[in-house]
Amino acid sequence: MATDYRFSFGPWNIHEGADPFGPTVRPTIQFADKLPFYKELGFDAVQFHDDDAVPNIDEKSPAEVEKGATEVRRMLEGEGLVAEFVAPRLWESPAGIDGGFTSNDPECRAWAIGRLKQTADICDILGTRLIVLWLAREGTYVRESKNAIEAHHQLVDAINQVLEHNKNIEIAIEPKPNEPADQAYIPTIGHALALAHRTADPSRVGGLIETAHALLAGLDPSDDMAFALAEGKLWSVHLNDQNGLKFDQDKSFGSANLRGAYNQVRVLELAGYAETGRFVGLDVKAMRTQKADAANKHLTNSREVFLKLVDKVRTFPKDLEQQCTADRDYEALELAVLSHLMGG
Ligand code: XUL
Ligand code: MN
Repeated sequence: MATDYRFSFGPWNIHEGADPFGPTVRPTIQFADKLPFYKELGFDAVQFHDDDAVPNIDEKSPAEVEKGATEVRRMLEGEGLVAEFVAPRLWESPAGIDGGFTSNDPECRAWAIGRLKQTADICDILGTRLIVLWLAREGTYVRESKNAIEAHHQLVDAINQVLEHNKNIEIAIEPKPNEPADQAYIPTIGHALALAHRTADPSRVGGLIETAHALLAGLDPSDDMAFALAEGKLWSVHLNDQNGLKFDQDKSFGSANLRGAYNQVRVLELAGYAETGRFVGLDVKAMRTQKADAANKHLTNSREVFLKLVDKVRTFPKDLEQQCTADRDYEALELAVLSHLMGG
């Protein structure tokens, strides 16, 4: 099996199973108790939100934030793990109710930019250059409630401020078209990279593509990845799956559309993604109905499916691919791919 890829997930990917219609169904596992799972399950890096690293971050002084993050760095080192990225989690704070960077309230915008700069400081302490920016509530439920043109300038301004604050940091924008906002700003990777090119240092602004988010936008995740790869800007992925246009399901990778998963792996292989040193990130949820004693299997299953698909990509007969393409015999190519995926 291919072992040249390195994998990451976030502590929120091991969770209690609450959904909007019902309470938790599994016991809480503390952050410190999740860390030993990483290596055990075959993962090398932790994805962080700022308040995963430093809980109740809005109530803490800069010195307390530094102390909390330093403690987490020690815990990571103790487990032989690294941090992949830190993402500011503005959407859970009461201050971010209407989004932070694009709020109509200047005080709220200043708070959001402060959190973004603090995220860069936490990156320094945790030893990663990468901030992930998922824009969550930067959008509206009522289109008339914001000036959307101004909102896009405000997003560029926020990114410019953190680029200026920390000259080492890189930002990967994670686009998503909806949820929690009815309609979000920066719904696709095309929007994200167009915005990146308008910032003060485009070389430090790229993207993270999540399978489910691309599908919710009606797009093909592997083509989205190809677009970002062609720009040299695919700086991480959130592999998962999605069963049609509904809430963001974060299903295990390949569980809804195995061929779609195969094509995502194929495009990463075509780009030599493993050699870039970037992580293969998962953003997957255990099923709510899953018993607690097996509630990490969505992680190992997603990783296993990924590695098996790497093997499938590497063993697909390239001469047949070339011959079918040259002959324009696409039916033969399609059957060959399906047969290969079915093992025969
Ligand atoms: C939300 C989502 C987030 C980001 C990180 O849909 O995917 O967890 O990945 O903030
Ligand atoms: Mn994600």
